[in-house]
Amino acid sequence: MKALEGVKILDFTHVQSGPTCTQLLAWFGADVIKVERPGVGDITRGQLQDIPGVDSLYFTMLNHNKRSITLDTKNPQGKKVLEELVKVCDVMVENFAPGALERMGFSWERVQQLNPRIILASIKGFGPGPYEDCKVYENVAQCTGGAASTTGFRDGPPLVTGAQIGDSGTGLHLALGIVAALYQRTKSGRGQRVTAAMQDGVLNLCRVKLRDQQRLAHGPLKEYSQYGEGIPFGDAVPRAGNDSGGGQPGWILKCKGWETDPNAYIYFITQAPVWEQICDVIGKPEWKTDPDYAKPAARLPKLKHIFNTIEQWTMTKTKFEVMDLLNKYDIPCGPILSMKEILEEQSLRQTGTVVEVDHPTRGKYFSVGNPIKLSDSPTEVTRSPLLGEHTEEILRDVLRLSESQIREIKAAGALEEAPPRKAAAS
Ligand code: CAO
Repeated sequence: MKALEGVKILDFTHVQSGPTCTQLLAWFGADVIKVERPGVGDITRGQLQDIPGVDSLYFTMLNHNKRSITLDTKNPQGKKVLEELVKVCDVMVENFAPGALERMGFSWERVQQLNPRIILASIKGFGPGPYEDCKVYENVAQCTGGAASTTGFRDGPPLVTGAQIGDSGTGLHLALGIVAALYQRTKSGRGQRVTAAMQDGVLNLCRVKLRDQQRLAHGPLKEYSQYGEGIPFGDAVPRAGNDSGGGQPGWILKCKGWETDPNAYIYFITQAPVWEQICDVIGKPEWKTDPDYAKPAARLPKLKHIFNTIEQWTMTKTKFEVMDLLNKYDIPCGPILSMKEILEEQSLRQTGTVVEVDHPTRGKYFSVGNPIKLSDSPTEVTRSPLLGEHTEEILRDVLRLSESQIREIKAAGALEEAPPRKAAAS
């Protein structure tokens, strides 16, 4: 028995944000039926392909545990099939450009009419407001949600992060909204509309920076290294390099081998409760009693000097040696792990956070498994579906259509790639 067993998800998502959400629901046991355009499918199947003609890792890593049906929903018969799917599913998830679902004939009013119990969940770039009609990709969300303006170094341009906080982050938010709506439905008997805007999702993850924006009105942000360097603050939260976002100062420090290894670094946190241990480990016992160093407030103006001194010590050891030594004293730290090191890390394989999956045309590959572990609902990651692999199975088993009805749908061209649209007359 899986947590979401029996829940049917009509997965009308594409690219990354929506598929992340439905993949999570599939991992919790929902039956996720991915509707794709005949012939093409989710655009990511063919993007960034590493093996010609084989579904890309971009696609496979976001669409595990799902079934795929191809359907031209702009074809009248195809639209009818989609309507039937709406009637039998618990949740419909989509992340088309604003207005696309409505243009297809599936406004919230229509969807509710077809199935009052259904939950219609959508991701858009922006919520209602000046940008509501805009298409949005990951980095646009990072830029408009406050992440880019607060990432990077003070004297450099805004930076986007490698973590897909706009896409996967919003997918995660949406999944929570869906599960909450499913729970409410057990009492209300009704479905509801669930929306998550990528700008909002990113801002939620940048909450501490909005905190700092308001703190600025009451004085400088003393934990930012800029303060110790005597550089005045402007009217907006600055980029803070590798400063810690909390009340315990931290920085990334070089370790042995940094000259040739771009990841020979460690994140070091000078957590106040273990300050004395830090002083002993790095060979500065005098700092324990020196009034210039003994108390956190006294240290704030000289963080750069303190971290430079600690770095003289970390540079004598590898990042793993530093980690081992610091852990003995409960000093919080973390080596900068490359993707190669993460892929090779056996403990992540053992917990199912990194999984090996077999695919009929790709062969074996690694993916990120479910990071959320449920003791009564363990996740087994199964491969992503081939394009339209389950079309007939879904028509038969989910919609209970007869062979002649399926033939009729096929004859109407609803399962085939639509002919290219005629160019509009100029
Ligand atoms: N049969 C027939 N038509 C289909 C179909 C199907 N099975 N599935 C999709 N379509 C149609 C849609 O109806 C739409 O047609 P119209 O434009 O004629 O109404 C069209 O395919 C494409 O939809 P789209 O505009 O969403 O796609 P796009 O590639 O131009 O834009 C994206 C992609 C991501 C920018 C846009 O979907 C978007 O802004 N989504 C919301 C925000 C989001 O999730 N962004 C993150 C994406 S991951 O980085």
